[in-house]
Amino acid sequence: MERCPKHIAIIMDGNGRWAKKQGKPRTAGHYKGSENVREIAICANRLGVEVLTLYAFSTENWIRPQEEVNYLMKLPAVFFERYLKELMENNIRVSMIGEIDAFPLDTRNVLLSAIERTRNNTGMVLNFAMNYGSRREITLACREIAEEVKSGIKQIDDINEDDISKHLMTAIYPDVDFMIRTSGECRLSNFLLWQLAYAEFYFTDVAWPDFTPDEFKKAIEVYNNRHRRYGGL
Ligand code: V0D
Repeated sequence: MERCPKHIAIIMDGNGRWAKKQGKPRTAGHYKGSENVREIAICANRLGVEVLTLYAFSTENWIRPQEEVNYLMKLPAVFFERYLKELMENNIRVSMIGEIDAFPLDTRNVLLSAIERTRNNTGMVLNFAMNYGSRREITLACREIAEEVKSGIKQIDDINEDDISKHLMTAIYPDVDFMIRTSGECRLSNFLLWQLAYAEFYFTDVAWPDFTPDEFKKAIEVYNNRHRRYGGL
């Protein structure tokens, strides 16, 4: 593959529907979805992706049934129990955006320890969006910039686009090149609104648990074909 998008973002949709189709509880779909996170992360790292941002839990997910939310809160621990060793072997660094303070303390500790233990890895950044909402993120950025103005370290007329980017939770990462959403919906659902300004979008009907590394490579090929076309102009 001649060109690989540096920053890929994925809305991992369709886990519940995938489970229902097989007569299983929605939680079974989430579990299968978390196994697929491993597959796609290892594949993306091999392809040379620099940052893979995965929408794992949105600010709107709290309204799901209590037992489903409880199950989701346990997934990071299950995930790391099974895959931390492999993430280390693959030199993958775990990162997070979103307001994880809202999560139960034990979940938060698992997240922080995964970040800590993979901190010195130099391969792909596996960035989980957790309790993340883009409008909320932009609102918080506005507040921080307003504070800078209030304290006199910044002039209103000097606020520029780069200042806003630097106050977002993705400040240290490049803008997203390629956004994938699985399972049929063609919406952004409050995901990385600012960061997706120049991204290519890819929507597929395939549900997240069925979105194999082959499907992922197919998507990147579509990205590359679109870029070949621009290049020819
Ligand atoms: C459920 C499909 C991995 C989307 C993937 C708490 C919905 C499986 C993680 C995970 C979730 C998150 C952070 C981390 C390690 C693993 C995860 C959630 C949901 C929300 F540091 N899968 N996964 N987290 N699902």
